Amino acid sequence: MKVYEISEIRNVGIIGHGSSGKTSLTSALLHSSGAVNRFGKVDQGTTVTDYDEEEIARKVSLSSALAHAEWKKTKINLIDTPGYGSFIADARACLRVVDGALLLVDGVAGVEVQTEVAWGFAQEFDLPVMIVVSRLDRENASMERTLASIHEAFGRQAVPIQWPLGSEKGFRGVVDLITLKGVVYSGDESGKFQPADAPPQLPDELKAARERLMEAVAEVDDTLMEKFFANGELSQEDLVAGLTRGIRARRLFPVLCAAGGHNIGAHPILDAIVAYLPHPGERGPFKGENPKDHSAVERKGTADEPYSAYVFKTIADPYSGKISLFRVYSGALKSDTAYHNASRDLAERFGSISLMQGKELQPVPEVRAGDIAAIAKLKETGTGDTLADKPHAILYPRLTFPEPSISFALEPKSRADEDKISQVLHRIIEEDPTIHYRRDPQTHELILSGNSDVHVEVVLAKMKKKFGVEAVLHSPKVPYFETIKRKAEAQGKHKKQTGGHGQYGDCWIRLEPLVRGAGFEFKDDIFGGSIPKNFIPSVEKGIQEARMHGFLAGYPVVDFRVVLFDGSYHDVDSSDMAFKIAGSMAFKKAMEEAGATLLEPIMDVEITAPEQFMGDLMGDLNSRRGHVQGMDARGRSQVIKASVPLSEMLTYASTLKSITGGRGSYHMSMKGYVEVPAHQQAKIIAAHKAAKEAKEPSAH
Ligand SMILES: Nc1nc2c(ncn2[C@@H]2O[C@H](COP(=O)(O)OP(=O)(O)OP(=O)(O)O)[C@@H](O)[C@H]2O)c(=O)[nH]1
Ligand SMILES: [Mg+2]
Repeated sequence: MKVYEISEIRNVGIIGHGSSGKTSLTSALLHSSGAVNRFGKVDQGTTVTDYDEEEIARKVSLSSALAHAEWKKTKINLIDTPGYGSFIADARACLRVVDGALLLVDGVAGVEVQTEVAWGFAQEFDLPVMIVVSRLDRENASMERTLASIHEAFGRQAVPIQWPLGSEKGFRGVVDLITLKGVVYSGDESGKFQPADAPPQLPDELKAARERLMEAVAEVDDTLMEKFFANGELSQEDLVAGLTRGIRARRLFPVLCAAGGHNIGAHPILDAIVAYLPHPGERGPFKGENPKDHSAVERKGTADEPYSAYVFKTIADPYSGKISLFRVYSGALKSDTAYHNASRDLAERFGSISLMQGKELQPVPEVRAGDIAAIAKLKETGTGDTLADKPHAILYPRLTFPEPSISFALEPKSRADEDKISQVLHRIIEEDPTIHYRRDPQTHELILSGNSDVHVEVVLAKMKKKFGVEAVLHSPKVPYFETIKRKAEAQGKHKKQTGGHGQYGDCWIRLEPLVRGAGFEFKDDIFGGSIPKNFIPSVEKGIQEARMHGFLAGYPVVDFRVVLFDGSYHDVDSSDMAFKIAGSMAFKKAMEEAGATLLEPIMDVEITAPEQFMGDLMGDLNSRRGHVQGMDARGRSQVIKASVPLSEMLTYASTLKSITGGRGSYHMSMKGYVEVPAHQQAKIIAAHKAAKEAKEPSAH
């Protein structure tokens, strides 16, 4: 395996809206560079980067995949990322470690919701972006119209450096606006092309595009502007130099054209990646912190510094186990060596390091600064960890992800499934940190949360296909609580005289409401030993157990204090059990006077959707007992902030989809608990009674 200098490496993320042609273009780039022999197709399940069984079945990228090509003696690492909203967080995780991005914009649809999201990720990491107008061979595709939509969304600094030759079905290639040289593809998906010169008399659109490019480049700096004014144009050399500087400074975003699915346009894109995107050595210094004292530390990002690498992704592979993908920021890592995990302060033994070509691992002896590689079977290292030389340790910042927005209760199909389920979920979460799962302490359900219903369904499908574990989903129970509204006192007296030994426990308690979120408190206010010290915990235990079973509808009673202030005992007949029963009796009696009521969880909900759906969305929120708190513009979308009871949000995903035709998204997080309105309470209590009666049929 060749060792590449840092200047001979490019790390590129392929990003964009769902189905904009990212995986197909990746396939064309790999094929056209000669990295693979076969031109893989999404619709046939043969691409390098959509290799997962579930991706092939759905014809959708669910997770990013790493591949590499060599072009003009340069190693290009390509990360093909997902574009659908539920999976796009993974694109962000990968953009963290690349040095530039290709943003695909569909030639028919123009800029879409996730195009803007992906653009935002690139902005977050200050990445140079080259825009590719994709799928240009489709009916109704238009370079002009797509460009207008790009300008509207991202500004006029997005400027074509190529122009399409032919349109729709007749799209055959591109002409370079700098050299005015073109390539015309055979159109048979072989990726073969013929060079073609632009006609000496440039068609108007080409002329206009070239002028636009020149003006845009002239604006990069004063020297170029002066030259432009003096000569009325810029030389090819100046154009290339100005473009390079402008792209790296994110002042220019070149627009290219392709139809990756038909293997058209890949070669000029490979050229542009090598020519215009920075190499890893140009992106430093890379900032982090010292794990000991959290002081700022940085690496220039060269191979002769102490080693440091960041794990940006983990793949759960049923055969090779866990695969960790990392970027080397400084120094070099060699196979079969031990390295220091600075995030966890422990040593990790490395087996063989590999490059990845989709699912295929290609072992290499060493990877150096700037490169991206993978390693299987690390024991302790997870996504977000930094590996770094112990005496010169550095921690690169971890990414955090938004909380999932939708939850389901997960029920294993069989006993065998139940035994394996948490282990398998653990591995799936290593792979996808936007999935969460937990056992609800109150309802005891296993709760699986994700970004959408499809997201969670994909997790289920993966569990089954990769790990042979099956489960079904249903709506989770709403974790209601009960509480009290006023103080109340009661006595609980348990007295039984049977045969020899009797039972005797007697206590007086007072219930007092506490603020929301306070939980439960127990206060011992016994003076003068009316209950001996050793029985007081028994009273508390009795009350604890009783409160967990609820009073109105079986939900735990919270946010109150119990004060134990009096009681009596019997020298012989008193016991732990008798005082426990007395405590529980006193609690139940006091609850009758304490103004018991139900509390429900209220969620902070944030809904993002295009302007035109706002009216319908607001109306729908009203019908869900929602309170709208405000509305903001974000890009070309509107964001509604509202608080809505959780019980009203269980079916929200499908409603949002039907109102917005899939163009909306939402997130929610727990805001707190409030009292359930009276008419709603009656329903919940009735449902509880019915369920209880169904379980314990009465005698008659
Ligand atoms: N006509 C035409 N169809 C294309 C082209 N590129 C991709 N397609 C089709 O468009 C669909 C989506 O292509 P993908 O390459 O999977 O798009 P993607 O952006 O990777 O999609 P996700 O990763 O799922 O977001 C597939 O059916 C492709 O066959 C193209 O250049 N021309
Ligand atoms: Mg894809």
